[in-house]
Amino acid sequence: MDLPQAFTRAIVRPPGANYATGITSATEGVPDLDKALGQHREYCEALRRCGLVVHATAADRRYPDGTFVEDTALIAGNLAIVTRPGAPSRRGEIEGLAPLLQSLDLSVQRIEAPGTLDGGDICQVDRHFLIGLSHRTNVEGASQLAQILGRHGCGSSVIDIRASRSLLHLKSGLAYAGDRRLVAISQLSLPEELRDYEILEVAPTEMYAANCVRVNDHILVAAGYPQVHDRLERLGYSIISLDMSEFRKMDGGLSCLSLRF
Ligand code: CIR
Repeated sequence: MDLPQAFTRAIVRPPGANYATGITSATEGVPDLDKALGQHREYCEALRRCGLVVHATAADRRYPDGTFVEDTALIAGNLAIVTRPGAPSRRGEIEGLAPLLQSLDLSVQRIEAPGTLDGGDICQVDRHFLIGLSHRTNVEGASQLAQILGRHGCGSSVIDIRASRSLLHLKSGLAYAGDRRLVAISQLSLPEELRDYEILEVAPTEMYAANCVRVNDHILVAAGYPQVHDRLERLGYSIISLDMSEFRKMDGGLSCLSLRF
């Protein structure tokens, strides 16, 4: 698989009218739809600033969590793997995704039952993929993904996060910032394959900001987390800071709002 030097496109889905009825464990109150839509527009604008063409798909009332589009597929190079989301209420979100991905010239594969896999559990680190085993991604889903990636010349390792109550997905606590640097909370033990990578450890008080997203020459970081912000800035990253309050209320982070490729 040839991996691109730069992302050129992203798929997003704005929150729908019943966004607030999705799944959440957060205790930060009910999200304000207008505010969420505004934050989503700013997110799309940030992706455009990073040089991406943004393809917006329509919200669907049946799937209030559909705005967290990252969970429905993994795209790497010209390979797209349609997932099988772990939450039964989200499983139908993948309907219609394969034709859309095919129309964007991607070669589509699928995770099949009984496998379950959420895109939020997959962290791509150059040609190596970290796959979180979580309450959404099961052993069968992780192993199907590892096999598909292996057939395309990519390595993978599994990180079991099922015991961690604070992590919904692997990327709730981990991001690849590029330049052989990972942003990670301390509880995660990373595989031997990444021993030469630098780890920027995120303090427990700023855990939400571990879910940052490197997009070409910029890095998107949630607003309100000064330690993570300052550390990345000192390392020379060009930061785009985004208010994520209305997505945080539904357990969502920056990465889950788009598929970037
Ligand atoms: C869910 O529980 O599935 C959604 N409310 C949040 C999903 C967030 N996705 C992600 O972090 N990749």
